[in-house]
Parts: sequence; C-alpha cells; structure tokens
Amino acid sequence: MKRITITSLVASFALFLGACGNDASNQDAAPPPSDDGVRTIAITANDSMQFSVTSIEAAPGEEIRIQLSNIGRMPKQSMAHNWVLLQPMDNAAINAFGMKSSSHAPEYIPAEASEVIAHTKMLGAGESDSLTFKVPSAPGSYPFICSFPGHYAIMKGTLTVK
Ligand SMILES: [Cu+2]
Repeated sequence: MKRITITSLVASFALFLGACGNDASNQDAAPPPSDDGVRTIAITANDSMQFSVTSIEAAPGEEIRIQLSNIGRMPKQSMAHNWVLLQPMDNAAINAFGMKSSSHAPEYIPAEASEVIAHTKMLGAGESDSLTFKVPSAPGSYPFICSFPGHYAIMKGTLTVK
C-alpha cells in the first residue's frame, strides 16, 4: 500500500504509541447521539491518532451530523484532533493541504481554504464537538482528515457520496 510507504515513519510512531500506552477500555466512549432525526455518526479520536470511523456513506445532499470526541488523555498542545471534510483529491493533495494547515494554529485550518467543505473544532483530551451539514450533491469520494500537524498522514478516511 502506497499510503503506508509514504507515511511509514508516522505510522511506526503511532504503532509505538499504541503498543506502549494502549488503553482499550476507552475506545467506545462516544456520547449518545441527539434525537432530532438527523443521522448522527459518532467518531472517537484517541492518543494513538486513530479515528474510530474511517468510512462513511451518505446520499447526495443528505444532512448528517458528525459527533467527534477526543477520548485521549494527552495535553492539547501535543495531541488534539478535529474532523475536516475535503473536496475530492488524491493523497498528494491531502498531504499538501495538511502541510499548509500545520502553520495555522490553533485550529489548523487555513483562512481561505477552498478545499474544506466542513470541519469541527480542534479538540483536546475529553472534548467533543458536533457538526451538522449537508453532504455535497455530487457523488464521489470525499476525504476527511485530522489537520493537527502530522496527523493527516494517518488520521484519515473517506466519505462516499452515492
Ligand atoms: Cu489528530
């Protein structure tokens, strides 16, 4: 897998973290979804730089809610997470966006980012945020990432609109 090759350093670091500080007990600590009829996708993010959900499917123009919870324990300065939905793009473009975002603390979202469709707040340990939005009407594969510096290499997934 090309992605693994490109990001092997970061991935190894994540595996190292996972092996050392693996606390599986808090993996499913997402808060319950709210009850207003909007389909809610609860996603956790942890200190091992993992999203609990990496694949989402939605209908064109469907309104969905992303409920993101950072279930880690590390200080926000060194380990924080968000959920950023991007326009369809290849891995090279995702990496370029991630690099660009790295210099835009504390939210790590560039001010004029036409690539960004929607995003949550940047969350420290124990924080959560929910984001309700309409997915694009154009079918396709929309990547999502965490834009905290370095995380984009492994914290990513795909929203498939079809
Ligand atoms: Cu992250």
